[in-house]
Amino acid sequence: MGFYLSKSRTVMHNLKPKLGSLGVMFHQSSGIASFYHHQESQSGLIKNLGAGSCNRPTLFTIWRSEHFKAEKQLDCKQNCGGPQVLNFPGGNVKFTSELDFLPEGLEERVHCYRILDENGQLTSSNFVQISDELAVRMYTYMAMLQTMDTIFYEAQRQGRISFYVTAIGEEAINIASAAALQLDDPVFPQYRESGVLLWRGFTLQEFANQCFGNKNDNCKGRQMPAHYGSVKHNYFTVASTVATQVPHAVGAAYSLKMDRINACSITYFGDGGTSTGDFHAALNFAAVMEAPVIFFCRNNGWAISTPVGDQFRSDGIVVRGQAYGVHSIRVDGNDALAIYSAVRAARQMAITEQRPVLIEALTYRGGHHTTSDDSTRYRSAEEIEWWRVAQCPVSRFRKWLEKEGWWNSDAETELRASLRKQVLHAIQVAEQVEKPPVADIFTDVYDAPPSNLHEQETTLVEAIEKHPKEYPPNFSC
Ligand SMILES: Cc1ncc(C[n+]2csc(CCOP(=O)(O)OP(=O)(O)O)c2C)c(N)n1
Ligand SMILES: [Mg+2]
Repeated sequence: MGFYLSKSRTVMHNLKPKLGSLGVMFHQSSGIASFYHHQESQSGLIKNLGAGSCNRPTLFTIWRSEHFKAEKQLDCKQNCGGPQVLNFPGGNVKFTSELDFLPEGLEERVHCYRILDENGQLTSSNFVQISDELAVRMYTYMAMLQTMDTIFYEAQRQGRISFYVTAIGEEAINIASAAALQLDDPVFPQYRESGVLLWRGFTLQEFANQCFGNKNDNCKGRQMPAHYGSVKHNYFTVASTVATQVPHAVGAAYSLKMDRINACSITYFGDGGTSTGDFHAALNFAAVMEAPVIFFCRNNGWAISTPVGDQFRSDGIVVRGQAYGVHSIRVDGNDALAIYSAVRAARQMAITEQRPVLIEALTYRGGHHTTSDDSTRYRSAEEIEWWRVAQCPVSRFRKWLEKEGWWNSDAETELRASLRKQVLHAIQVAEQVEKPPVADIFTDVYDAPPSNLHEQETTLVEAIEKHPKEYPPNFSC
């Protein structure tokens, strides 16, 4: 902990001048941090903890002590603060005789950190430099995600798969954030972040197998298409019950903290996800427990057909972080360089300072919500077109690569042709592979399956035998 604290002060010192003007909201040291500092200087206790292996009971004792300290502060509020000041947990509060209500928001909306403008032109040098190799790799994966989405979407329209969800318009969010993380950082996705898994090495064939639910699908055909998950890639399985993954990420982060693992968890969610109770509980829990988690909100303007204006009246999501005592930043979600820098800084802060960070990326859901939706029923074609063309994150990044001399039209033609071939091949292969055995439906939950499951299995087998034409070919136990 002594390590975290000394690092914390250094990181804050370095980051403040860099990011302070960019809409990052820095907060005073929390009461818990000051208490640790106090304890550290008094007894060296925290230093000893940091040096040795994890000592859970002692750590819990420290947290309990903090609560006692808060209660003590409350007890002495009459005496300790003096007439003009209330010494309240978290810091002194000044008294005023003005009957002033806080306004509903800041006079000006929180600024949005951006490095690349729409023409792929650098607007500042205040970003984490990336090599030509990494930049080209990021662009290749953004193009791969675009190609996968386009072709898989068409495959659903052709009736070859039953469902699909694209990340169109959010390619920079997917790939640039993934590039700024490490494999050790567990990912808790919503459902529009397949690019993060792609970046981590899940192959096009594995994506196709999952969408076709064939016997090579690592989810054994039990999940809806596009509900990927992979232990190998530290990517928790998608659950489309909105925002349920957010508290899970906090729990995982807290576990990383307890085990002193040099990593943070990250959870992605949409603007709609922030309208759930889970989001608020998770943010508060992470702040209080100082969990190393990155909350990555993809504010894409819509929660299916509900625009953000009908969801909340706050200045987006970024201000909610501040309300919970969490460092927060607003980023241009269509600017890969800005996202990469913000996630790199957030990761460093989360790990070295052992605290949560919130990122709100402003973007636009370029496609329909899913293949079950027709977004032209509730938003104009012009609006969609403007975002898809003028704000496209992939072409913006490409323009920058070209200006740097790292990309050209020949490379582009070759890449696009190759990607199309690879995705089509993956689909053709996946389509030929038989479905997993029906018996798989009944395994992997119970060590000893209960009798009602056995009964259901018998009933299903009988139904298949009686009505074979009602089931796909090769669909047998
Ligand atoms: C708990 C819960 N409530 C409602 C739904 C229905 N639903 C599915 S997606 C969605 C919108 C989510 O919007 P957002 O979080 O902004 O993500 P986006 O689809 O825009 O990426 C809703 C309401 C759900 N799946 N789970
Ligand atoms: Mg949304």
